[in-house]
Amino acid sequence: MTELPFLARAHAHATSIAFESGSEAHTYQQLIDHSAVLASALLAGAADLNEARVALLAPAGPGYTAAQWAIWRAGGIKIPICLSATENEWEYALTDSGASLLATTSALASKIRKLCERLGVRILVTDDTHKTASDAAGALPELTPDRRAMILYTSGTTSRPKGVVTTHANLQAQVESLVTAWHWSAADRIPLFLPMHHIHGIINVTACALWSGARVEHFERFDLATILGRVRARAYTLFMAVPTIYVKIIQALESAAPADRAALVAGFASMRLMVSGSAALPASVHEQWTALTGQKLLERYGMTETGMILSNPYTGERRPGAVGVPLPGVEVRLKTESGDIVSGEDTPGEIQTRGPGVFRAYWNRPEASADSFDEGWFRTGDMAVLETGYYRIMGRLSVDIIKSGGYKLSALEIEAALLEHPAIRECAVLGLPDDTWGEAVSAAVVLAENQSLELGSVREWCRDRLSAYKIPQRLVVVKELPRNAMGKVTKPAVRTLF
Ligand code: MLC
Ligand code: AMP
Repeated sequence: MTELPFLARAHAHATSIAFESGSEAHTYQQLIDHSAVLASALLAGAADLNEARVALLAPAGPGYTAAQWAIWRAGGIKIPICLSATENEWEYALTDSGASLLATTSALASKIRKLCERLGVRILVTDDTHKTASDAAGALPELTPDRRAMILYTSGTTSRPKGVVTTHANLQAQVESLVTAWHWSAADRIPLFLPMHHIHGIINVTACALWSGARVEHFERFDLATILGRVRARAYTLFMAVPTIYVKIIQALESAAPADRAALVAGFASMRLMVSGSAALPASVHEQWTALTGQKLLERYGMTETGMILSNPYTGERRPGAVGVPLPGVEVRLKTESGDIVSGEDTPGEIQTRGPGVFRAYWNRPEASADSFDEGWFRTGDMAVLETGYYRIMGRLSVDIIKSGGYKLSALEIEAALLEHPAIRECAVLGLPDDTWGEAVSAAVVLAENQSLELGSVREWCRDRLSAYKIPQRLVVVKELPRNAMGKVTKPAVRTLF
């Protein structure tokens, strides 16, 4: 029987450790066995899930990966959902994707059970199943890489997030490109502390590691002190994080006692590669990091729809403020606002890309899918310029997209939540520059008559409606919002109100 490539790779490393945490370790073979048991449980007697959507709500680690592999081995499409989302965000992901099944842990099942019952979604509790090979009942379907594998929800220029559909072949192309470019090997050890509903954690860290036979040390969340302790112990060869995390580590290094700082710096300096991405890494942070640790961060640029696109080189100049050149298998072109393809350097244009890693379509949104391609090239919505051989990101075409802490947020979704507040008549949300978070979610509001409002109560209001990282950090109350001649709110002018 032919196997999907991710599984064949796991078999090749069967006896190696895939995940570790404290004194617990799980081999690749254990993941394979557990996923077979879970796949049979998902199938519940059917021959093939035939691309049924299966939501996955689980913390990073062997349980998450066994469930992911189970969904794939049973022929389903995996929809990872955010652990810290609000119930209405979960409901949106489940209903928009048409999920009929949800795999989760016993600890999390109690939080989502009521919702699943209401929506008619069957729950599979992953840690209830036995984990021995002998329990794996029944044959699993034969699958080909053109099967759809995953739907990731990503915010954009629409109020609610869109589901990005990728096939096994897309994911494989994304992984192989990075494994080649960044010289992954079975000797690598990497910490995983990023959320498991976005590609940075799913593809760049976990899938590349497991493709290579490497070892992942998983954490439920990013806990600075714990991670630094492991760096001090020289536990890793590789490190991947968003710029906010590097900023937080720099702050910790600067305030550490000299001996502690020296041990941490030695830990970072011993790694073979440290990567930053998901948001712009300010050149000043890049330079500060080198000055502190001697390590030159490798900055790369990518997107949920495409996987990684541009990267500074593994060997060669890693230029602060630049994102390098196209990764293996990825084609890039710049297109100017007037529709010309840029042919030389120094002329800015929108980044467009194509290649085997690019997603199939947005789930159930044929119009948005068609609009996002230009003659077969995916339109990223990011502007860049080529300067002495390297691309530099200049910003986004849409002011309604915010990047905060590496999360992509839709200003429109946050505005919709604010407009439900009885005291708010109008509002405009945007991202303002912030040294730690990259951008801070900021709201300008016009109040209804005789109302008053403070940031604290706005944040409280949002807590039931939006994930924590979408909640406004700054608030300004104004008499009216600035508008252009057509009556449309002008966000660049809103910026000046703060
Ligand atoms: C959290 N807080 C924020 C915030 N997020 N404040 C301002 N802006 C934000 N964005 C606040 C919380 O409300 C809380 O406040 C305090 O910070 C601590 O919250 P936390 O959740 O514990 O924060 P922390 O764990 O420190 O989170 C920081 C982080 C996290 C950087 C670890 O944001 C993160 O994991 N980001 C990565 C996201 C990611 O993986 N993106 C990749 C997308 S894929 P209080 O008052 O309660 O203490 C992609 C493609 C590509 O982009 O190219 O990779
Ligand atoms: P997401 O939709 O969450 O996958 O986020 C993708 C977006 O993150 C891109 O379109 C960029 O706007 C941004 N991004 C990712 N990496 C970088 C980077 N290195 N520099 C600037 N922006 C980045």
